[in-house]
This record gives sequence, C-alpha cells and structure tokens, in this order.
Amino acid sequence: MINAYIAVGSNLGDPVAQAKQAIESLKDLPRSRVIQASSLYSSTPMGPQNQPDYINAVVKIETELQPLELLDNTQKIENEQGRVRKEERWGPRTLDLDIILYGDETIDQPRLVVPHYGMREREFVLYPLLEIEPNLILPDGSALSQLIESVDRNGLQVWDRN
Ligand code: PH2
Ligand code: MG
Ligand code: MG
Repeated sequence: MINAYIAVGSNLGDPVAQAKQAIESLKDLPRSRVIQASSLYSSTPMGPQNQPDYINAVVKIETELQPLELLDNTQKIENEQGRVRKEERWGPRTLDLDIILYGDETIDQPRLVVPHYGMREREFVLYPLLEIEPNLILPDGSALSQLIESVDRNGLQVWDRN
C-alpha cells in the first residue's frame, strides 16, 4: 500500500459541487481507500485572470494501484465530470485531479511527473496539504511546514471546513 495525494481543482459548473463529487468518486477508486480529504478552499486563479475563482482541496489516499493506473482512474473521473481538454494553458476547467505525490517516488514519464512540478509554489496545493499532513516530508527531504513559510496565501480561504 502506498500513500498518494491528489489535488482537486474546479472553477466551472458549480465548483463546490464538482469538488465534492470528485471526492466521492475517489472513494470508489479500485484497490484504494480515501484516508482524509482537506477542507474545500477558494483560491484566486493562477494563470489567466479572466476566469472564475477556483475551489481547491487535497485528498490523501492509500492505494495498490500503480501510478499510471491511478492516473487512468483520475482522468476517467475528470472525463465523467465533463472535463474538456482545451489548448489554453492554466485555463478554466470543470475538474482537475493532479497526482501530486505517490509515496516517496519520483516519476518522470511523458504522461506523469511526480512530485507535481508546480506544487512547491502553489498555495492552493500546499495549504490544504498542510491541513491534512502537517508533518509531511517531500521526496527530496524538504519539510512541507518549512516550504510553506515562503508561500503567500494569496487570498486562499477555507470555503467549506472539513
Ligand atoms: N489550476 C490550474 C490553473 N490555475 N488556479 C487556482 N487557483 N487553482 C487551480 O487549481 C488552478 C489554477 C491548472 O491546473
Ligand atoms: Mg492542475
Ligand atoms: Mg491536471
């Protein structure tokens, strides 16, 4: 069994409902179990500013799925929730599920890079992660609690406390 962390993001089509539905769907992942979900947070968009605010959360799971099997499953949930793959980088989406950590593994494959390349700078990933795993050490040995000291909340707020 491996502990993995999945970042949830949505800013289209009732983002709160999308995020809650995604957490429910993660509970149905094969050969896996949801350990804990963070509160839902509202966050200012990173990237193009002419898009709605996001709802973000992080979910801790325990899984026997291999990384690419987990990715197949999270992409299936994205698609079921109406995800449309568009060209625009960092553009709006109904649901984004990013595998941010998979145990202590470093994965560098065309389909999947873990730890997620942007997680160290993103308040909407780090603060929800800190809520559920305050003592987390990243695969490179850095402590989340230390890392987060240099990351501004940038308006991040708890929207729906867990
Ligand atoms: N996701 C993006 C682009 N910008 N901004 C916020 N606040 N939250 C996100 O999850 C997010 C974003 C692309 O994945
Ligand atoms: Mg993303
Ligand atoms: Mg993504």
